[in-house]
Amino acid sequence: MLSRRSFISFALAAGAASFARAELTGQPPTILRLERRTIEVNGKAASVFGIKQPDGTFGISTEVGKSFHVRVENHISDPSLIHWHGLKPPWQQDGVPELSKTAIPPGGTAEYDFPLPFGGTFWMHSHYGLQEQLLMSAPLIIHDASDKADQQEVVIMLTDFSFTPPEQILEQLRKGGHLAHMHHVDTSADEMMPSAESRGHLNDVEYDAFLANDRTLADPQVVTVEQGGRVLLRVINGSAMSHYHIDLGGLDADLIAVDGCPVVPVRSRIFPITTAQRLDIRLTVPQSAAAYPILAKPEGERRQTGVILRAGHGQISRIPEAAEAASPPLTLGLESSLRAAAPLKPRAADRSYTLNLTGSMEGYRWSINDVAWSLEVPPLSIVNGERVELILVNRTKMAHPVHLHGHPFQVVAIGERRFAGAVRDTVLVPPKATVTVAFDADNPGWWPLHCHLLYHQHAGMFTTLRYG
Ligand SMILES: [Cu+2]
Repeated sequence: MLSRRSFISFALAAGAASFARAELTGQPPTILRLERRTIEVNGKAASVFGIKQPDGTFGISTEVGKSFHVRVENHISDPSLIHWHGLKPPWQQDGVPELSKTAIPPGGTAEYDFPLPFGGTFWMHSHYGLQEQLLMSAPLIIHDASDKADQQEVVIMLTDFSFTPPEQILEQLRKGGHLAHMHHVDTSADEMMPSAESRGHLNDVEYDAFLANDRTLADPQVVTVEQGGRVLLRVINGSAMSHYHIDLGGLDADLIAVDGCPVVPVRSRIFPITTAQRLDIRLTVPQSAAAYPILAKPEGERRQTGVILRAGHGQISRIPEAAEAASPPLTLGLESSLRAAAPLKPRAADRSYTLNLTGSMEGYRWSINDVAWSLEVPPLSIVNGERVELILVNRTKMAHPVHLHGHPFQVVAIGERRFAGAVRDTVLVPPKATVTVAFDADNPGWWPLHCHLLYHQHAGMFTTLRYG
């Protein structure tokens, strides 16, 4: 029997059953509609998806301690299922087709109801097919006591966009057509770029645009901020395949949380963010009236995207869509300096698994321990209550951002060096690197662990762990 909390329903229409459940929790569910919508990219109409409340709000902004009581309505012509990235729901409500539940059919609904014990910056995205590439994603913000009343919040959602349908992108990658699609970095003017041997492996897909809140720098979002005011940037990388450097220009800022989990603040002007990660960045707007661009620069790319903070009547000049030099590859430099503000209790691991990230561009085969995912792959077994360590060893020539569902983990080693790093839900494992993460098995169920590069995940760099 499912408990009330873990109850999830699939009905073709919202009917009496969901009404009865709303009475149980004492409040009606927040409705999230999965929709088709049209945005403009590079001057052309683009048909994408969206996750919106009936009043047009993208995603959800809520408070810690409340219940996540949501009804998802599928208004598109394909099945879909939404994953609550970074949360700890009962596993049946995690939103992964085939594992936690079957997908919601067109016209169908699914209901979710579970507690929210911690706050932070999270996001939601389809885990069905390749829908995430078409922007089936939205912010999921949970406010908590760390949110200051005197600060203005600015949510920046980054996405990579192609006019080529995602199924066609994957097909081209599989056929080796990636050579036509693969982005070749022009390093002639930039000696900081990596060697010719490695540079072809930064980006599998050549995108038509990089978007910040659906817009390019040709027509960026301009956010009015107060001169001297405090701003909290909540940066969400909802891209399918792209890692960025967030460049604050001349502004110094404090990184105060990663993936929704607080860290000992780190002051900088440039912060790396991989696919699926989030950064909470706190800054003080200078007193002078001016426009302050917050840029996101995809690694290996000259193109950039971003939003503009406008203080007072600051003059807004056009920001070029191409930077002078390509953005360098992400490293673990920042990761190795991060320290969790609320680390796991020190404890020896009861169990550890070595997970080799394996595969190659040849035929576009990606796997874990040389096994490409299928439902027949046995889950890694762990036991409720254990401290588990996962040793992630990258045997490939590409960096992989690895995400574990349902369990924020702590980065406890990079290579041989152990340290009490950030607690987070997605970590970058660069080529030839080894990163060890630890978590407590305190949320029984069947949980995915995968590379968050969409086409790698789809090609098989995905596995599960399961315990009761
Ligand atoms: Cu990968």
